[in-house]
Amino acid sequence: MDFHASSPSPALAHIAAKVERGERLSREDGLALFACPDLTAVGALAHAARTRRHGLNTYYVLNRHVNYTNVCVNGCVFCAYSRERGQAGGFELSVDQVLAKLAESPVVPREVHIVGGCHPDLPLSFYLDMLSAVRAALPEAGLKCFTAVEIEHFAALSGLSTREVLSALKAAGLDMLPGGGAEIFAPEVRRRICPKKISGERWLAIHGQAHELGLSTNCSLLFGHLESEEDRVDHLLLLREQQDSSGGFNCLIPLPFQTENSLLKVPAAVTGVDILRTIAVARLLLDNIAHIKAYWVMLTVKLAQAALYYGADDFDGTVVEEKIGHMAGADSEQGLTRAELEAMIRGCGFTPVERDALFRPVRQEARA
Ligand code: V47
Ligand code: SF4
Repeated sequence: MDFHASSPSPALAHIAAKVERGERLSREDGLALFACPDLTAVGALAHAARTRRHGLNTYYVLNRHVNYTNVCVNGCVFCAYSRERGQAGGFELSVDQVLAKLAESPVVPREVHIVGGCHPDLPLSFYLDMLSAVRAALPEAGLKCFTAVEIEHFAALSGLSTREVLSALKAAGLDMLPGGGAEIFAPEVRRRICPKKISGERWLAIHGQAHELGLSTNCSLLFGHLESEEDRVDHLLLLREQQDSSGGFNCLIPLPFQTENSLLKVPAAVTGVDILRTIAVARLLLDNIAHIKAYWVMLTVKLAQAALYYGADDFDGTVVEEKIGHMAGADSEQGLTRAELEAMIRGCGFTPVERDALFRPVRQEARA
């Protein structure tokens, strides 16, 4: 690919006309956006789609991540976070320890993000107790907990269906599911990077069930490992199709693969240019998902700022403590303050908007 070609390809002119008319882009359009040498032109189209939806608003949230365990039966090849049962470095938090972490947050979190490995023997009652306790401690917070992969695991261990597990978790206080576990849907790549994980089809079906039960969810794309550009486009189109039928996705989180401490060896780490392009293509293809996250933890703050000009409109949040990306070498801060988030957003020409877990703006008078 010639990175320095000066004029947009004819394929882009055709896509630009569609974007202008607000028309849905095709698989071929997605591939052409990846192939187009003019990254800036691709970014400009994504920026047009982003500003049409959100103007210059850029969302952020006061949130707190808590990982309750890294013990996991799945052993995904790319994952630097998980440990086998009994292996050095494995941990399990009790409900009280989860509450203590939330209590020691520098701000009262408006969004609580709780995920963990697929632990071999924690019972469903542990997760229900944890949710009820967090709900009681933080009645105002949006509880965004457990990926579809964990939901399938809880169902297998409890003998309930995933729909029953979701209903029970919702009754205990769950508001939404995070976007993790989607990785890349292409079966052949999935078999190589996470052979024990649920299929892409199953991941989508569980999100569909959550949507039917009135739970919003996020979705994600893990890229920069063994997948092709076709696989990325197909992944985004499957998310778009699911959204057409069940409608509950709030936000896509594009996750560039962090290579350190991982058994998965890739020829070269993903470049900043590829990350910006992938975010832009996601914005352009996902005409029915409102938000694209510039997840500063995986992107670094500076690239996340640039991503706001390539289709992203959400800067995630304070986070406070992050393990999954940092154990894989993510070169970002552990947490940010509200003042830092606002300054970072403002500093590159956007308007910070504090949101809750469901992306509803927080009214000025309600700000802590
Ligand atoms: O599912 C694991 C990914 C995900 C690596 O919903 C890695 O608001 C890169 O989904 N390099 C979990 N990625 C994180 C996630 C998330 C994060 C922030 C917000 C939300 C949300 C969701 O992290 C996993 C996996 O795809 N992951 N290892 C790695 N080495
Ligand atoms: Fe377990 Fe999730 Fe890591 Fe896979 S990515 S090994 S499911 S913690």
